Amino acid sequence: MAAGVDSIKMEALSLSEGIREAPVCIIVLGMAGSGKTTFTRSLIQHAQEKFNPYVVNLDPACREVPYAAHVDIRDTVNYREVMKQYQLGPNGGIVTALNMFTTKMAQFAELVRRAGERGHKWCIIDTPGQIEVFTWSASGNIITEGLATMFPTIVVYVMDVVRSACPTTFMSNMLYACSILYKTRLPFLVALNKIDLKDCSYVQDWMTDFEVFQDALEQEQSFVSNLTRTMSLTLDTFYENLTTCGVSAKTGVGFAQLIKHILDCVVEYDKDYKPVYEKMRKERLAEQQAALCPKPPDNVEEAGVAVPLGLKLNDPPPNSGNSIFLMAPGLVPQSNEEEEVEDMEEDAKGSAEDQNFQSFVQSHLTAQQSKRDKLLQEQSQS
Ligand SMILES: Nc1nc2c(ncn2[C@@H]2O[C@H](COP(=O)(O)OP(=O)(O)O)[C@@H](O)[C@H]2O)c(=O)[nH]1
Ligand SMILES: [Mg+2]
Repeated sequence: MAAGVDSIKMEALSLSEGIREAPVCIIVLGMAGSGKTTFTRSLIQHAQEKFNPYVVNLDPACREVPYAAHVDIRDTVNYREVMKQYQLGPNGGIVTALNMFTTKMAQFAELVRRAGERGHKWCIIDTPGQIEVFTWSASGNIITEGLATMFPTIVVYVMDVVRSACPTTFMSNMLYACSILYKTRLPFLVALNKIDLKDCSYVQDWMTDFEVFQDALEQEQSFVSNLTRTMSLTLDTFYENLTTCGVSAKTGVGFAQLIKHILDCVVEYDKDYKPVYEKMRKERLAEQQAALCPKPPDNVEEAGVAVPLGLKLNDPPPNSGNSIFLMAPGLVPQSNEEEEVEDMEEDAKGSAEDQNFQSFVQSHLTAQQSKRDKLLQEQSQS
């Protein structure tokens, strides 16, 4: 069943309630073609009985999804129409569609909250094909932070083990994963996908043993491999705390283990990340309240003196008789002698420059004329 977010009433959703227990939001990220959508389908199947997942598709450009989504961005925004109306290409269309969806973030969060109340223990979120649309966009940020300040939230990064077998591609993928980890500040799990095609043990070897990775790099003689060598040293600490799990989104292998890791991540969220997001939630709440009832400025006297209102529009202003008008302090003309002297100096400087320029033009013209005269004289002599 797909739900439209427009019809949602907001009275129940409030930041003041604190981070709820459920549903756990699982944001599925990964490069285009890594298998996010297929992974989402498999995860739903494996988690159905125990966690009754609520499913969200945030990819506006996919033709169809292989699962039944409860919320589908395609029901809210027609990405092809967006392209047509705003004269955008496919990437601009996808970003704009996600931005439009994000304007309904509060309603979306309310839907997720209600899903939790109806017994959905998990909420799985499939993201757009191109990873940067979600990870490096304002809307991706708003959705991730919005969810993490209301529900336990974790990130599952899907990585294609077939494509990552090339050490430089592996390194690019890892840099991406690392940047997302530090950007989102959420528990992070790497699903090494497509193990039905290639064994993923090489990833663990590369991550735990620097020399094995160096050996693999030796095969690649390029400038990029030198860069990759340096980067791999830098990523050492990132690898130390990284949880990986081999899966096949196609066959379902590895998902029992993956679910255990997800549950560990939820514990981690409660222990380490929740306090950070609790703080952020309180800040957001304070911002909301400040926006509702703005505080008068502390420096009231500096800001000017209150003028009693209550006159009708056609009443004459109180000072109109003697032609005195109210002015803001910054607008009152200041008679400052120093400034006047400076102004005079500036004027004098300006006119001297003018004179210089005029005499330069004059001498240039004279020089040109005498050149021309000389040339004519020479011609007439010859
Ligand atoms: N063999 C195999 N193919 C997979 C697996 N997961 C995804 N794929 C294929 O990879 C391609 C991209 O998958 P998709 O889920 O659309 O990727 P997304 O762009 O990240 O959502 C599709 O052709 C899938 O059938 C897997 O575990 N094994
Ligand atoms: Mg997809």
